[in-house]
Amino acid sequence: MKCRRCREPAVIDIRRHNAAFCQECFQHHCREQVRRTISDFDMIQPGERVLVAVSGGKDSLGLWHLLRALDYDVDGLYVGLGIGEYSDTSGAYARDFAQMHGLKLIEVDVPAEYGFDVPDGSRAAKRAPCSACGLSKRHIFNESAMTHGYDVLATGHNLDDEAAVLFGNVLRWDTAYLGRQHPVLPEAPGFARKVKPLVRLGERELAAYCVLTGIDYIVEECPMAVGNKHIGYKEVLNALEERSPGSKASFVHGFWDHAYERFAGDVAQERAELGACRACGAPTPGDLCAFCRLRARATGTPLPMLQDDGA
Ligand code: Q46
Ligand code: ZN
Repeated sequence: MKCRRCREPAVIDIRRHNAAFCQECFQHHCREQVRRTISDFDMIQPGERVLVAVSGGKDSLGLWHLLRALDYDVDGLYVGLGIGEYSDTSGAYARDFAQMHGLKLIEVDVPAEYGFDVPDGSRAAKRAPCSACGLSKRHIFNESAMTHGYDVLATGHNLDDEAAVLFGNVLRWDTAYLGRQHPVLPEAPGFARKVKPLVRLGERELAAYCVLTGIDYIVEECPMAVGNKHIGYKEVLNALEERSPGSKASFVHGFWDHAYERFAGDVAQERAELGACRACGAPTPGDLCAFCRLRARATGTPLPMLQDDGA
């Protein structure tokens, strides 16, 4: 097996590209995929400040490394979710990476700052853990990007993640989610721009990138992911990819090329109609945002007190 670019012995093959690469050319390939994604979707303009949400896993640390390699001005954000030992370990990986590369890491600890953790929040709100967790992360990511004056918030969603989410949204024909599933969500009042620069790279490529560049990442999965539907969707899609390489990429990128616009229509309109949360000021269609309602339930705090402490 020879490298497609330089004809030296290859260390990895990527079936959907019908290509193999040596170590150096593989890193170049990953950078090129990210560079092209950023440029094709107009994700980041020259001089903009980027905040990358890091979990300590391969995708987010790989993304941070790739964005630095492409010379972006990018700091990290780690949100401690209070998921026992998993959070302690994942935070340590994020901190070690930042320290080793001399990069700035902003940290938000949910139990310390908001008085609850993800397991509590999930129980109190009777929501699946990943639903309570996802809601909290979206809120804190956006709030942190806005508070610290970043232009763009980048997340490490890769091709496999996007394919699994799209598969779920299509199975349920959840048109509201389909209208929001895009590699770029533009900025709007109260919202930072959100971008996903890894949507052309698969999970296996990210793991290989981290190993080949010496990035140490948390390998264990989050213990609360058990029962998460996306794990099942990924298994189905992996079986399909095995039989016809390239299926995931054509499913996801074909959606953006040919179908996304049909669902996207009213997102801008919906956002324009949002008011401000009475407790925290975040954009919301109601009186209080979903995060403040979750927090009130999880901490047993009456809503007026939540407003008094200005959180
Ligand atoms: S951290 Fe949170 Fe994930 Fe754990 S509880 Fe689910 S969403 S699985 S990326
Ligand atoms: Zn709020």
